[in-house]
Amino acid sequence: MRCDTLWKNARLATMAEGVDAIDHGLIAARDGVILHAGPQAAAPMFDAAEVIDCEGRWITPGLIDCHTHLVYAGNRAHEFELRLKGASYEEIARAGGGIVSTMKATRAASEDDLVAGALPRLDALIAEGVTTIEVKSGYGLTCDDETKMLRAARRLGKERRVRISTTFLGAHALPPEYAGDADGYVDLVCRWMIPAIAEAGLADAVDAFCEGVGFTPAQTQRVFDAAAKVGLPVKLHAEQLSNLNGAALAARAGALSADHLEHLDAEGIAAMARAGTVATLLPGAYYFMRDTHLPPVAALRAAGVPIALATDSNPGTSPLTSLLLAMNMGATLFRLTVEECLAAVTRNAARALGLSGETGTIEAGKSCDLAIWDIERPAELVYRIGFNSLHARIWKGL
Ligand code: DI6
Ligand code: FE
Repeated sequence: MRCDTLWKNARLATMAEGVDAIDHGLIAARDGVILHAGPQAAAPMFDAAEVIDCEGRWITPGLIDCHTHLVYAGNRAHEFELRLKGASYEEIARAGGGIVSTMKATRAASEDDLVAGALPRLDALIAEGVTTIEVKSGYGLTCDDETKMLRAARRLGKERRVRISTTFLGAHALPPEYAGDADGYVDLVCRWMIPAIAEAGLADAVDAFCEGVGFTPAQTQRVFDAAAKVGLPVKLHAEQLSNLNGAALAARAGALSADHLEHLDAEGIAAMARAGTVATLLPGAYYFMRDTHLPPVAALRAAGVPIALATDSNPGTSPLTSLLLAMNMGATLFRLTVEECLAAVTRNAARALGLSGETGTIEAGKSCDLAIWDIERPAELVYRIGFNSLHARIWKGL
């Protein structure tokens, strides 16, 4: 059988459901798609244009960071200093800092500025074997500035060899010009922004921040209804700082994922399990905010809710650009197993983006997105802190 590239003498963590690691494996790819992956001994004969001897290295699917706010201008290091002196995130936000300070910087930035600012962060993720990244809007909060952010996000996928999935997060914070009129702003989001963004093909999903400092469940429902009208899937920032039953609301809307979930309760877990909604945990935000309220990992596991991990890379609550560190935190802080951490940044992360048919596992028919590692066992990817074992990264077969 003819193929473009053959990776042989590899150990495979395919991350396909129910498939064990393969000790002597090979992967064949043609036209950027996996043609065959499995034990070398049982493989068909391939006539490959290029054969790569992996010398026993481990291959995992290319990693997927399924929740980021990678595009923004400025940073909030000064607010970090204020928090170190005792100020709280909420106090800083009320004093005009927080999301609104990033909003001001982002509104003042051009699309080119936003791309240039995001590229070093993107490169940090790519250097760790990440091949798919979700990027949210939510720091523009006008129709023009939100579309500018999403265009910048889409452009990242042209500047680098990476799959970018974009999410419209207009309902992230209330812009100052709508102070006291959150419903009026939600009107703008639902009646103008979502239809315009869908029409321009700028978003792959719609998200909202359902929280005391964000939007109410009723407002979130309106955003979900507007997304359904234009045929976009939804996801939700839910139960991060308090329990507003956002995860259950998201599950009822058939959400791809509910994210954060530190304050998720049994009812929310049951609703997510029924709907097949992915629980995306964000240990970077938990760590950086010095949160102490753990997400209910054991109950999620018991209910069979798929768990993803992501960086939540953003300037305010998670200035993190290492998915490997997010995996370490997922294990150390949240007590996920190694196997769960790996599934959380591959198979389950793909599912959280609605991309299960395309990436996230090493299986015939999927995009040939691979990370090849200089490690003795997969646990090393989770165990090390601040060390990158990547040997090579393959996206769409190259
Ligand atoms: N939850 C978060 O933790 C971030 N956004 C969100 O909805 C915070 C973003 C920021 O502070 O800039
Ligand atoms: Fe977030």
